[in-house]
Amino acid sequence: MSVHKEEEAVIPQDPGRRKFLNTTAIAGLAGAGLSMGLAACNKEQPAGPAAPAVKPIAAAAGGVDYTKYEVPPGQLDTYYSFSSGGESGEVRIYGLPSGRLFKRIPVFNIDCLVGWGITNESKKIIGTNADGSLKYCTGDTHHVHPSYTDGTYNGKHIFVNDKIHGRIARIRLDTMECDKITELPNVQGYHGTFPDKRDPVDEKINYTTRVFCGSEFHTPQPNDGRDLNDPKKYFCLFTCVDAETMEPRWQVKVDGNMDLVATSYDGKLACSNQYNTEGGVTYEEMMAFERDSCVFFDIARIEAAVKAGKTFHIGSSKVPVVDGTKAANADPRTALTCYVPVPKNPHGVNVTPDGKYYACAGKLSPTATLIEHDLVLKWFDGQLKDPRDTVVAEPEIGLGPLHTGFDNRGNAYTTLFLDSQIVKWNIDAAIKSFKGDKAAKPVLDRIDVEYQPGHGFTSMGETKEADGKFFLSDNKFSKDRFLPVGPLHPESAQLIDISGDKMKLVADHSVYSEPHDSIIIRRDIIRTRQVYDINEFPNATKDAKDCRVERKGKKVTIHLTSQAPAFGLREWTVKRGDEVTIILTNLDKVEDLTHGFAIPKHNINFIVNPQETKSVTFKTDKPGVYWCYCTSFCHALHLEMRSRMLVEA
Ligand code: K7E
Ligand code: CUA
Ligand code: CA
Repeated sequence: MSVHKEEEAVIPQDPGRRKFLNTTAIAGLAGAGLSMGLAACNKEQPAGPAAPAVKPIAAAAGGVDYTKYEVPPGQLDTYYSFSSGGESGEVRIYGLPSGRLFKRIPVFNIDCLVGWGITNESKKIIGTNADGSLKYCTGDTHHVHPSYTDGTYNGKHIFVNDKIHGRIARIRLDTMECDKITELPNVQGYHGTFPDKRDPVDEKINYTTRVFCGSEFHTPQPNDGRDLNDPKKYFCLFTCVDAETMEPRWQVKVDGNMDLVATSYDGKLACSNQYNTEGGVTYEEMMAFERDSCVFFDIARIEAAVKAGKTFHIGSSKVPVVDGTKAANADPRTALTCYVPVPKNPHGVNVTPDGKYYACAGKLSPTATLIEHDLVLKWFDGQLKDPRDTVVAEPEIGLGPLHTGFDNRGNAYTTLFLDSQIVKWNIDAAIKSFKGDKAAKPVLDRIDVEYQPGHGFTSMGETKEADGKFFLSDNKFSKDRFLPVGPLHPESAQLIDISGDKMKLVADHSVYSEPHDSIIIRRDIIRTRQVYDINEFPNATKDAKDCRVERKGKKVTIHLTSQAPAFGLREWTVKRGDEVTIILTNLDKVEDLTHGFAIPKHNINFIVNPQETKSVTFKTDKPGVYWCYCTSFCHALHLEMRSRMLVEA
């Protein structure tokens, strides 16, 4: 393949290490019976000695002035980066270009620091069983996407998926805390997600009102034990969730398994790339076809069909479902869906900042497929026969393409998992080359990353305000890039300066396992609050004098305040077998003055931020004295900030 000719690496690499990685990855695929001629693409590289422990910085840098990208003490970063935490179930906030970790936002996981999954308020958001225990305490976050106004981020919300249990969560960007979690009906393996960017019908609604959710695992519907081993009856659902209420609005029955989701800038289309149009249940079966699809959804038509009642229901779910299968949508002029064939088992679909194209990465094919938005609309209009006619380019870019980011100069940057590179390619050149122009050369540059990138993203690249400054490569392996910390390595996020013709690697950031997706947002878009409004909490105790113990039978409520360096009650007495609820209001108004509250032997541990109220409920079954203490260093007398809970036998 011509695209794999030797090119001078921008950053000199130790050849021994790179060879080891490429051959391992390829051997892995080949071992699975998928050699696909990959061996021919294995770069011939001389075996080298093991990497020297320390390289002279200037030599390794190829002349890059790293100090340009440093954020000196006291200075602030230019961008926020919101990153999913994979199987940790959380979301993280980093600063860029520094790579500083600012915060971990618990979402589907339990977090001792803030008491997520411990306080009554957070349990209610996560969801509980009848006995008050958490319904789920695990999660797998892959895709984070903020809400939009007029094609760019409005700083209101971020939406994130839970692949394990089919849930969508919303995070408020003013407090950077999760405020809503919804379980999608009849969905397994909810993977791709993307908010819409405006309303397809009402021009005045130029902001996010819906979030689209693809599902990856097809199951019998309803999945209640019938048709267990009749895969022909399995199918997936594409779900639309109301961004405000977070309730599912409607679902679409589709052929194939959905991976990523993307939305158009005009609100008319959402799409999802699909890798198992075969409907297989083993991975060999999922690889049978030469082509899978990128399926497009006509939002206005689907909503009209829902309104007209052309729907059915699955099991006990009340959410209306429309039929988006190929068989039911043969006539383009009435079709709800359009299945555009793309090379087998694609991974990732991303929209160019000008809204004109969708780039589907090939994964098992060394190509990216460029689909033109206007041509998809033409297909829905009956002006194009073959959905494949919406494809305007399919450049060969390298091995294992997964995800694509864009700059503001018409270039795309795609992660190559197997080649362990980022490839920069030009969209216009790719279109010309597809039309037969031999002089057009789509691939402009490549840069090695350490190692095997998954997602990659450009600064503001998923908005019309893409600024073409940085690309962040979230890599799946870090091997020898950081001090060893035992068998579980950190992942590496590498920052690449894309402002010039050549990409420049400017920083290695270690990231806690396992980020899939990140979003790089200009800092001026985010407006946070530093102190809560005490009036937001109906159960707040607004004055320390109002602290009290209320008993109703075996139920005891402690109304408590914190104000450095003391709690509003120095002690309280309860009885064995009581159900105790502690409602704690932090009366401190000073920014950054957080108090913690822990009770030994009772599994209680949470914090209250300035002017915030939180509550916990627990059973007292162990008579004795328990020192409830402040866990967050708040004052010179922080250690003295404690109260006694006396539990009578
Ligand atoms: Cu976005 Cu990792 Cu879920 Cu690609 S997926 S890497
Ligand atoms: Cu309050 Cu430490
Ligand atoms: Ca397939």
